[in-house]
Amino acid sequence: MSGYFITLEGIEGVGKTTNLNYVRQCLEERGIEVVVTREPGGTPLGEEIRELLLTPRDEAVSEMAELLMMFAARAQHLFAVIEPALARGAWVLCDRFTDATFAYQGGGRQLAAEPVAMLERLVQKERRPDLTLLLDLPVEIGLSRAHARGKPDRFEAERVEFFQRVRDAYLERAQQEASRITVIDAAPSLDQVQRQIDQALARLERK
Ligand code: Z5A
Repeated sequence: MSGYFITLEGIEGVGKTTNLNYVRQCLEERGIEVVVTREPGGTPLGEEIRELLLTPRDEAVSEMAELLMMFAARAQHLFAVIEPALARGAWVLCDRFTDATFAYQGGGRQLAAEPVAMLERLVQKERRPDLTLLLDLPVEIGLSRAHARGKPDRFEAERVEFFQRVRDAYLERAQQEASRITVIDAAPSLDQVQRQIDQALARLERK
């Protein structure tokens, strides 16, 4: 039986990595094989593309080049990691996936949704996450949590308005795809955030 594909999304500093580790632990305690991965990245080729995408550079990067690199990394990730893992019955937990492209390249960079949707169909065929946990926070709180870590990458160096558009695009997508995307209020204590995650996982397994 195919495993479940779960993605975590949100602006910087919402706690994706922290809560991904929590979900992994919950599933492993139940004896489920879990593959934890991330985008952009997740394969040697994808990690090289990630480096290209995140490193600050003097050259202006075209929005279309950025979009195509995200999907190039994703194609390799699906081929080498995600599809084989799901096929053998493992659950895949992925730190960001295509909702991030709609939010960052669509919302943040203001690219039209149609090229993103077209690449989604081309690269993923029918593959979509079974559950997406959208960790939501006001932009100022997310950025202050993330900036405590030091030197910003090429995305983190963007202005507050950029992240506001990203957050708005995520929330709009959550409305459009309400049966897949669960919005988690990421502002309260980790304990309270994780209770909401437990409920979303329980609903997935009842489906
Ligand atoms: N990107 C894109 O543009 N298009 C795409 O299609 C894809 C990606 C796939 C890399 O992402 C960049 O790629 C990203 C979008 C772009 N832009 N940026 N920047 P990334 O996921 O690797 O990088 P990130 O978003 O910067 O992740 P992050 O900053 O590491 O955030 P996080 O994983 O969500 O947060 P965290 O490390 O778990 O938590 C941050 C801090 O908050 C940490 O100290 C925690 O202990 C603390 N924390 C967490 N939860 C709480 C609560 N509840 N209370 C208090 N403190 C908390």
